[in-house]
Parts: sequence; C-alpha cells; structure tokens
Amino acid sequence: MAIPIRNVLIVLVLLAVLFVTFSIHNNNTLISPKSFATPSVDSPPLPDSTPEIPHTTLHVPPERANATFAILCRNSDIDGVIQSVRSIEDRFNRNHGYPYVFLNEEAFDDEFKRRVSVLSSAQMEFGLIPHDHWYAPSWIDEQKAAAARQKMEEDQVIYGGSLSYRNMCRFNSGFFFRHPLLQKYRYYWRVEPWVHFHCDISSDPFLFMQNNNKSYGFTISMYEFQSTIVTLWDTVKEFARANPKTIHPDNALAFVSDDGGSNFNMCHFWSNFEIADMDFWRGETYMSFFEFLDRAGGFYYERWGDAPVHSIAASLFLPRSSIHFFEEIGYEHPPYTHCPVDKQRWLDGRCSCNPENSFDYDGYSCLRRWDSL
Ligand SMILES: Nc1nc2c(ncn2[C@@H]2O[C@H](COP(=O)(O)OP(=O)(O)OP(=O)(O)O)[C@@H](O)[C@H]2O)c(=O)[nH]1
Ligand SMILES: *[C@@H]1O[C@H](CO)[C@@H](O)[C@H](O)[C@H]1NC(C)=O
Ligand SMILES: *[C@@H]1O[C@H](CO)[C@@H](O)[C@H](O)[C@H]1NC(C)=O
Ligand SMILES: *[C@@H]1O[C@H](CO)[C@@H](O)[C@H](O)[C@H]1NC(C)=O
Ligand SMILES: [Mg+2]
Repeated sequence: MAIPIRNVLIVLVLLAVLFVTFSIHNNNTLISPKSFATPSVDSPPLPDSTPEIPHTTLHVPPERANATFAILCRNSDIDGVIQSVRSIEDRFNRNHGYPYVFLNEEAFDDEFKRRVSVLSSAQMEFGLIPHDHWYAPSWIDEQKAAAARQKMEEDQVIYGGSLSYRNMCRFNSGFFFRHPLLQKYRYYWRVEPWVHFHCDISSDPFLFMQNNNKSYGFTISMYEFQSTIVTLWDTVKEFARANPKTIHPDNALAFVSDDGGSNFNMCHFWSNFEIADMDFWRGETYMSFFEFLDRAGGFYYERWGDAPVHSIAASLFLPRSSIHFFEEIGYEHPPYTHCPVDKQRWLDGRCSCNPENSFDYDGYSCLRRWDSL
C-alpha cells in the first residue's frame, strides 16, 4: 500500500522545522562533542572541525555554567600543560566542552598553541598579561626587594630568591580575574602544569558552584611557611580594623586563626587547585583588601603567596557555607594528592589514586580544622 506523498512531505517538513528550532534554541550546546568547538581566537584552525550532523538521536549535552579553565604558564611549561589538559579532558571536560584561557607575561609561541589546541575541541584562547599586571608596582623599592630576596635565598626559603615567583603570586592574588579574556566569565577552575585528576568527575563542579551559591572550592589545604608571610597577618588585621564591615558575621575565621584572630595559624587552601567565583575577587571588598596588601609591599619584601591571600580573604569575607571542599575530585599536584576516601565514590569515579595516600588527614593538612568548623 502506497503512503500518500503528501503525508511524507508533511512529516519531512515537520522534522526540518523541529531540527532548525532546536538548533537555534540550543546553539552552542548542540549534539556531538565536536559542536563544542568554537573558533579559537588566536590559534591555528583545528585539524577536524567539520560539524557532525547527528543521524539517529539528539544527545543534548549538559547545560554549562558561565565558566572556564584558567591556566597561567610559560612556553617552557608545554609538557606539563599538555599532561594536565589531557587529564582534565579525560576525566571531565570531554563531556562538557568548557573553554580554556591560557595566560602568560610573554606571548605564547605557535608551537605551544599548536600542541595545546590539538588536545580538545573546546575553545582555547591565549592571552598576554599587561605589563603592569605582572611586574612590581612603582612604589616597590627594588633595592630593598633585592636584599629581601638574597636574605631568603640564604635562608633557603623555597622560591625565596625568585622575582618571577613573586610576580606570579601577586598576579594570581590580584590580577588574573581582570584579564580581558577572563572578564566574560564568572567561575574559573585553576589548572597548573603537571597536575592529575584521578577520578571521573561525573557531576559538573561549575554548575554545583553556580546552583549552590558557592564562591570558593578546594581539594587540599595545608600550612604555609612562616618565613614567607612574616607581616601578612598584621597587615590583614590593620585592614580589618579600618574596614570592620567587610568581615562576614558567619565567617570561617577559625580555619585561619586558633585564637579569634590574634594570630594566623598558617592554614590555607592550596591554590594550585581552585574552583571559584571571580565576581568575589572583583568585588569591592576583595579589591580594596588586595590594594591594601599590595601597598604594604609584602609580595616583594617578603614572599606572600596567592594561597594564603585568597584563603584569608575567603575565610574572613565569605560566609563559611560559601566555601566548598570537593571531596569527590581526586587531585594531585606533586607531591600531594587528595583521593576520595569514601569507598563508593572511589569506585564510581574509577579513581587511579590510592585513598591510603590521601593528604586529607596528614599531619601537615588543615582539613581536620576545616571539618571542625
Ligand atoms: N607565565 C608565567 N607563569 C608562571 C611563572 N612562574 C610560575 N608560573 C605559573 O604559575 C603557576 C604556579 O607556579 P609553580 O612553579 O607551579 O609554583 P608552585 O606550584 O608553587 O611550585 P611547584 O609546582 O612545586 O614548582 C603555574 O601554573 C606556573 O606555570 C612565570 O614566570 N611566568
Ligand atoms: C550559533 O553560534 C555561532 C557562533 O557561536 C554563530 O555564528 C551563529 O550565527 C549562531 N547561530 C544561530 C542560529 O544562532
Ligand atoms: C558571565 O559572568 C560574567 C561575570 O559575572 C558576566 O559579565 C557575563 O555577562 C556572564 N555571561 C553570561 C552569558 O551570563
Ligand atoms: C550567596 O553567597 C554570598 C556570598 O558568597 C552571600 O553574601 C549571600 O548571602 C548568599 N545568598 C544566598 C541566597 O544564600
Ligand atoms: Mg605548581
């Protein structure tokens, strides 16, 4: 029995209308992983960016948050960056297609861009850091700073003699979230060279942050070296005295101080992993806090790290409920690993780390303190 041609036509037209409607309303989030690809702003075209037309079902990929990966690195970090990006792609991002922003105070070379771009069809942008966001500000006395570096080098403080490390710590403390390439995003996930993600990440941490009003997420915490932050806490107290309204009534002060704020206990979130809300850093409170610290000069006269700076700010200015421990994210930045200890989580995540080696309750970890808040 012949099907009337009119009916066939009607069905075809309906299908076409449906498909077009779908494409328009779901632009950017349509179907195959390839469709995540948006043209890289400053990179060679990807080897295969032909969009695939689905032939059977429409797999609608999960909704995405307003978020990006942020990777500060040098051209010479290429091997470590490739390893880290592969790791995050395999365990998470191949199912999501979140974009990447790479930042450097020197231009990324073509080799770097070519070798990184091939790793994912997600959008990748390569940015140059403005001069004033990286190098010491005018009020820093270079002689005094050089003497401090020499002294810390002699005292064998880790990175104590390094100027570039100080530029990096100050940049990560107060500038990365103002970079034009990051301006369009709210949440970032900081990734460093040579890190590992040890478990499948099946629920989207960015969406978790967005949907649960979280501002700062961590996996590992530990103690800072006292010699790098000798006057940091005094400077923080000065700021707090001058700006008492900035301290949140339901803060996490007890994470960073054991005596109600008189002294810093050195606990901080290890900032080589961070999933956080840049609007918190961009806000008036954190910006005035950073300016205050920057004027004090400790990024250069000592060696203040972005980890204690971020951690102290999060602990004082946020409600503690806005800070989140990502237990399910198996993460390693040598020499330390956080591995999910919950058996089911470890199984479900097909984790490649050993829970017995998890840093969580190591003597040098601050997680116990976090738990007891
Ligand atoms: N562009 C640029 N990136 C840097 C520089 N120094 C450090 N970084 C990046 O800043 C981050 C932190 O630097 P690391 O050298 O990893 O410092 P760390 O994590 O304290 O120490 P290790 O990883 O143990 O060496 C990494 O993402 C580096 O790639 C620099 O001079 N220029
Ligand atoms: C879909 O997005 C691309 C780039 O993201 C744009 O060029 C195109 O016009 C958009 N199409 C529709 C139908 O909105
Ligand atoms: C994403 O967040 C940034 C920073 O809050 C904001 O400026 C931008 O408009 C947001 N984009 C979208 C699509 O919501
Ligand atoms: C969301 O978090 C911010 C700070 O992180 C806090 O000030 C605000 O009260 C929270 N909002 C809700 C609805 O919980
Ligand atoms: Mg590192």
